[in-house]
Amino acid sequence: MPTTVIDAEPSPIAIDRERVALLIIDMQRDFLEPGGFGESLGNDVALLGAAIAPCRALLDGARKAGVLVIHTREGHRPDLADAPGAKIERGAPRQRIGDAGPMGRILVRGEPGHDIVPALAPIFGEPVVDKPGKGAFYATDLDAVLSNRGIDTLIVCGVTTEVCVHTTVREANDRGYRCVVPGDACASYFPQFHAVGLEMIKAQGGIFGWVSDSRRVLAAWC
Ligand code: TIU
Repeated sequence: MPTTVIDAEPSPIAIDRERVALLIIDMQRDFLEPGGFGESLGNDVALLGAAIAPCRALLDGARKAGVLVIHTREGHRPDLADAPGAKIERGAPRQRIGDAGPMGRILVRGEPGHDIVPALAPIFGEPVVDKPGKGAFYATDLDAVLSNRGIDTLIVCGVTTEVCVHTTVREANDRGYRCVVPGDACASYFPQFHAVGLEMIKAQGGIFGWVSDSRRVLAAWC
């Protein structure tokens, strides 16, 4: 079995290269660039840029090692039929989901803002999972995609640490997947939430999973 060990907290974790996937969460223009959903909520989107280079390094490493890469995008149908009213109304944003913005309609599939940032653009053969919620398992076929490939361990990176990454890690953990979160390849609009979010994953002996970083994950793949 092609096993290798990722150095992580609270403990090193042995992985089977053929049963691991890199799951890149919501690295979309809507969250990372001005004029999208993230900024409409009053956030400084520049804070998320730090995750791009580590995600890119992991993406390059996964492609080279033959590790399955899966991308997710948060967004809604153009008719907003899958967008709960409570989500659209919450937070009194300057622009709501579905409103027109400089990158098209906010958080709507098919609009420029919904695209993954160019540095992390998916290539042929990398599944892209469109998700209406914060968790990547809710109302998607992600579980089927993973089980069809025999995946048992996820390297989960992307944005934001305490919202979509955390929700996805919790969902994955309850479904029996082992999750390793490379902290430098995640980011938040709130640096303190990023730090505490990572602490929460690895506390209590790894209550939701493991925390590592892109360099240590890549060392295990290369
Ligand atoms: N992808 C994701 O994290 N969606 C969010 O809405 N995050 C916020 O931090 N707002």
